[in-house]
Amino acid sequence: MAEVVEHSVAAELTSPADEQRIEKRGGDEGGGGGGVPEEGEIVSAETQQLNRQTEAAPKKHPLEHPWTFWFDNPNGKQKQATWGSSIRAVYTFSTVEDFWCLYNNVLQPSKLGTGTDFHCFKAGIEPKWEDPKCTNGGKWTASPPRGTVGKGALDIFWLHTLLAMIGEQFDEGDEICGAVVSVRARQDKISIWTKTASNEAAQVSIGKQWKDILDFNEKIGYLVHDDAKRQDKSAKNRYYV
Ligand code: MGP
Repeated sequence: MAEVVEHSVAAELTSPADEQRIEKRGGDEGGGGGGVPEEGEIVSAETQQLNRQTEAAPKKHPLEHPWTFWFDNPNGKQKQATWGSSIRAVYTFSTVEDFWCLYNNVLQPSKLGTGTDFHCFKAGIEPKWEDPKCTNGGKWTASPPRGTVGKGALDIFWLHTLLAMIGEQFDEGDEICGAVVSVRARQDKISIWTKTASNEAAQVSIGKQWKDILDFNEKIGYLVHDDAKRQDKSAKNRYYV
């Protein structure tokens, strides 16, 4: 089953323009001829209407996991104790089509105000160190180069990160909790949060694959949440790839 889902998702999650293709193809696939009556069979008007609706309904492509989009626009700097009070869950999606629907209806990171965060996490995991699935974890962070290509790079990095996560492209996908894009005056950044910081091999695998997916050649670091909790801004990355 997982294989079927992964194949279907990988095939569909190629670019935003695919949404229309999916919608169209979904409609074509919907017509299966299942409602064709046998010769001489009497079919009520109600059944005929139902058959027509079923045939016309496009089939959606399920994702391996449902995912929740979160938005945070805190007012100024936050302390650890009060951090997270302004994070809001926006929408949970579990199909390719619903992902594109959401993606096409929210602003791209480049259009968001400074200080804003978008989070996309597996449904049921809150984007906080305190969540039981995150508490022993950490995060890889990449900052798209700004100088040369402007903020467009941030949008591309974010989209490719989302597609790779929800399309289950990581070998260690079970380790992944979600991703965050942070719009900051000094440097925008995207992070992938993972579950088990002590599992170096899994984290290194995710970091390397992520760089390949983004076609990113600069060094990236993995910060353990527990180090960030205890040492705040002076915490150092544990791993690099
Ligand atoms: P940050 O948002 O990860 O860093 O953490 P950023 O974006 O570089 O900082 P900013 O000031 O530009 O927003 C910033 C601070 O928020 C941390 O030092 C913590 O005090 C607090 N904080 C961040 N996170 C992810 C958490 C969290 O999950 N739980 C708690 N309690 N505090 C957090």
